[in-house]
Amino acid sequence: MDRATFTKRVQELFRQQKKFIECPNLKLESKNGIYHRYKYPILEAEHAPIFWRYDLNYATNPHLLERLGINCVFNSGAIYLDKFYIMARVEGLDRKSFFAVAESSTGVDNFRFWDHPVVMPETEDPDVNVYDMRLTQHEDGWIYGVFCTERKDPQAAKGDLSSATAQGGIARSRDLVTWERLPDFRSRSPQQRNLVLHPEFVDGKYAFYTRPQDGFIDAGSGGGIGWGLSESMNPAIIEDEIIVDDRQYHTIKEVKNGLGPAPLKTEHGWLHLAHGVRGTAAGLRYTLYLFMTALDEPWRQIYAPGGYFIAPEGDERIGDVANVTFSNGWVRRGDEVFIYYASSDTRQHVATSTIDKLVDYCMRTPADAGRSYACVQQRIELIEGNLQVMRELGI
Ligand code: M1P
Repeated sequence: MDRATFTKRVQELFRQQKKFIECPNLKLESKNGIYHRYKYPILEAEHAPIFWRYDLNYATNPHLLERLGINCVFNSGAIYLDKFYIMARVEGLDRKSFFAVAESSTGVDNFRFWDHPVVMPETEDPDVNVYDMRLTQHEDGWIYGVFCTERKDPQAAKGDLSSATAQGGIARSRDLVTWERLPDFRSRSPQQRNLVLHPEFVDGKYAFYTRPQDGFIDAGSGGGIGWGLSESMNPAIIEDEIIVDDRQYHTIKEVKNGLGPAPLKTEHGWLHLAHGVRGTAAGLRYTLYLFMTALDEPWRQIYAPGGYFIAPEGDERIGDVANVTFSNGWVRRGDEVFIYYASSDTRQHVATSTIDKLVDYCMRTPADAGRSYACVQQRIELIEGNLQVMRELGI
């Protein structure tokens, strides 16, 4: 390729990407009245800046080859400051994830990555992989990023290059640009993932939602969404964990579950978004669900609607890890809620709803009745009530 063609192709790459990023998103009709999905994902691998991927120097890349490709963008934290900021999990072709901030003024489209990914300092024991950051704007004034830090399992047998350990990594920032890394979270559980910092002090202490687990993948005897208090963030240590939301046989969370983003405070209680995992003949299925805890006791569940809230639909089912919806970010703006969920460990979506609807959904949706017979009774009660209303309406 001569230099003039090279320059033209580079310009074309930028032009195409600008068009792609600036394409307006489309709010879809709601299928259940609870939330709206959007036609396009808000972030995908193709949103990663051209200059993160290509060497744009003709002298060193005369064929204009992509040098450091991006595999996917998913599982993002979210926060609203002067606009919407997404703390995306970006995964390179080399399987390593890193964090990068993308911003938008609408929250549903036009997300643009900042020029540089986040430079997350390491601890003395360097992370091999970092991912799934939950952003918490804490009342102590800091923005905390709590994420999973993964390392090779030091106990792994010789030749086992898959076993890993997961722990809670913690960092704090004022501007999402500069991060101060704090010591990793410590608890009695051998592994932790899906760690979330509660936004307020509880009894003067920092409060964490945890997910104790025996192994890297298996919850084992652990699992369930836990809760514990730490005197400090430097270091954050919890001695005792209690379970806020347990796993249950033959439910959407029988294999494992984990909290999503930090809960939203409403006048009726703390609103929580979580993921539940069940087994199927085709592997694990990850869906999202909601529950609420008491305002004065954020560890005490007060509403637990049965079943899932968001499950993978259509193309969302396809990706590197199929049949997964996962969320670790949401934003409240007035009554409106922007729910950032990822599909199949590949791309990032948004769904919108309102606090009013989500709280009503939690308070009035029946709990999982536990057995087929009881579920039929629950449905018959709904049907009988509706038949009465329909008679009155002459339907
Ligand atoms: O692959 C699905 C998800 O698996 C893990 O979640 P959990 O710990 O609940 O099993 C995480 O690695 C998550 O990033 C991933 O989306």
